[in-house]
Amino acid sequence: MATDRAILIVFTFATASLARADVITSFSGSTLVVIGDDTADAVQIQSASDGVSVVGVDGTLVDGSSASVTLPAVQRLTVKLGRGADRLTIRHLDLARKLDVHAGSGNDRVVLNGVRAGWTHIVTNDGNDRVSIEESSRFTRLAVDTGDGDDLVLLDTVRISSDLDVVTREGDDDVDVVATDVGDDVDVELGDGDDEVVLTDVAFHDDTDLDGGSGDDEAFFFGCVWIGGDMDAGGFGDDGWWWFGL
Ligand SMILES: [Ca+2]
Ligand SMILES: [Ca+2]
Ligand SMILES: [Ca+2]
Ligand SMILES: [Ca+2]
Repeated sequence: MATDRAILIVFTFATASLARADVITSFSGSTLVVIGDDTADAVQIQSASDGVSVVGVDGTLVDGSSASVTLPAVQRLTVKLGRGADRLTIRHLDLARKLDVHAGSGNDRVVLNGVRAGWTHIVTNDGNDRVSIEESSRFTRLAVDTGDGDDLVLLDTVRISSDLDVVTREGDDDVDVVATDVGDDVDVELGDGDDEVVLTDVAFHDDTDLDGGSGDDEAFFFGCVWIGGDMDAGGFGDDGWWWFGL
């Protein structure tokens, strides 16, 4: 009887260890790299008084600890979260240089609130992913690729000084752009599936290309939609445009 209890205790400990999500950080020059594992990582990154802090939530550990890890003088940030349903929130962060976010297969959620960065590249791969960029975020250039799956991309009060590229690929995707200003070209490719793009109070200062791809796609324009260059829209022919004006 005593032997049976001992075996049960060892098994329970092993299960808890495997379920834990681990994220590790490394720092070189002015570049902070945050690497997740193939379980569901949940991470928050934000400005702190003495640098950039990285903390795990909901049981995710950063460098083996539940406490935040803070690194000074970060100019460039790369986050790779691997497989699993990962959740990344970056808030009130100023980066002088690039921001790269990569999430693998799994239903990922990436939130950027009040982030300022140079060239910014967000890739979420397979799975039903959500990418939300809000609260007056500013970028030199922004590219979002959500891979296959039914994805949602939301840009709200974002300013991009150069190009905006959004690619959502196969799946029923929604791209919602609100109160956003883009200084150069805009390219939105919705791919296969029944997709929807909504533009509300936006200013795109040069050429704009909206491609619905195959499937039953729709485009909705609300409020003031200002396009400074050529407007090219394809793939919406069978389905339609809905312009609600001012
Ligand atoms: Ca992961
Ligand atoms: Ca994914
Ligand atoms: Ca996806
Ligand atoms: Ca699609």
